[in-house]
Amino acid sequence: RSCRILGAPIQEGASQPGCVMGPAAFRTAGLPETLAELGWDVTDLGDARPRDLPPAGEPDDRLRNLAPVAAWTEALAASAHEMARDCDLPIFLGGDHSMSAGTVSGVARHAADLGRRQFVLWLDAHPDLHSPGTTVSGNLHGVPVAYFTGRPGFERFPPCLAPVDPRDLCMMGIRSVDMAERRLIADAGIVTHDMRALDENGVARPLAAFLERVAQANGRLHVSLDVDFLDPAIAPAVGTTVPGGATFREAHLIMEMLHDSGLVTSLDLAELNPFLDERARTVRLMTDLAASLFGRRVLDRATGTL
Ligand code: DIR
Ligand code: MN
Ligand code: MN
Ligand code: MN
Repeated sequence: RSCRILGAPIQEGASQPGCVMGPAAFRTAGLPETLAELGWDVTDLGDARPRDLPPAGEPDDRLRNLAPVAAWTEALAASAHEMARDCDLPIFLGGDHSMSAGTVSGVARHAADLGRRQFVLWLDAHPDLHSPGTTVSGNLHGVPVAYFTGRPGFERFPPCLAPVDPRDLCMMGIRSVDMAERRLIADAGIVTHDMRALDENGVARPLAAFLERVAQANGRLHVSLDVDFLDPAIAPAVGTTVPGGATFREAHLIMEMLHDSGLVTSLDLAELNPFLDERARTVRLMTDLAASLFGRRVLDRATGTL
């Protein structure tokens, strides 16, 4: 099976600089080689870059770096569309989470070309459901989900050509929600397993139920993993840590179940800020999690108990 890797060194969507170093850190940690050792046919396409990247730092109403983020969205959507067509499982190395406006809308276009539904598993402390009109912080890494589900308010972005149905979204690990997002989650019918739900039910049952829905619909599945999904004690390299995140074991279980399902068709590794890391522990953990999703396991075991 084939995997193409694209670096998305965007940091204009985040409040602090550093995500620009994310793709380089993943390569230094040996991510491409690790996946190749697991038997995948891996091609590293290098880093994306918009053709005309407007300068960062221009004030744009209350929004930080709107013009560069819009340019990145257009470039990443075009690349993601091609990569979804050209390999079995593209990986996008972030980069702050505004990258996913481009990556998800791009892979969703390919799903639409195939006449299939695009499902999204959103692993994050935050739902990233703001629109440019509702964001409180002005940081555009808080808006990608609203963009790729076709919400209004993105007139200055490229048009979202194949919006994802919000009912085909599943969020896990959510524990920091702003007021406008709270209302949207309820109104749009987004399946959201916040941290309390995961404490009460574990990760395996809710995930199995979602994977069953994807399988029933013959859907394609994009996984977007934000570093802050993980507990800050094991993953400090992110600008927006939130206490009470997923454990090492929960995160690996999710990745192993995703692998066993055979359903994943694209992956984002988002929000890694190597400037905030401690002896590379976060980038190593993220790389190990990707390895679990690509088939690394402790022992062979019978599977298929979705
Ligand atoms: C917050 C933080 N909701 C915002 N979002 C983050 O800035 O709109 N998402 N950090 O991952
Ligand atoms: Mn996020
Ligand atoms: Mn296509
Ligand atoms: Mn987050």
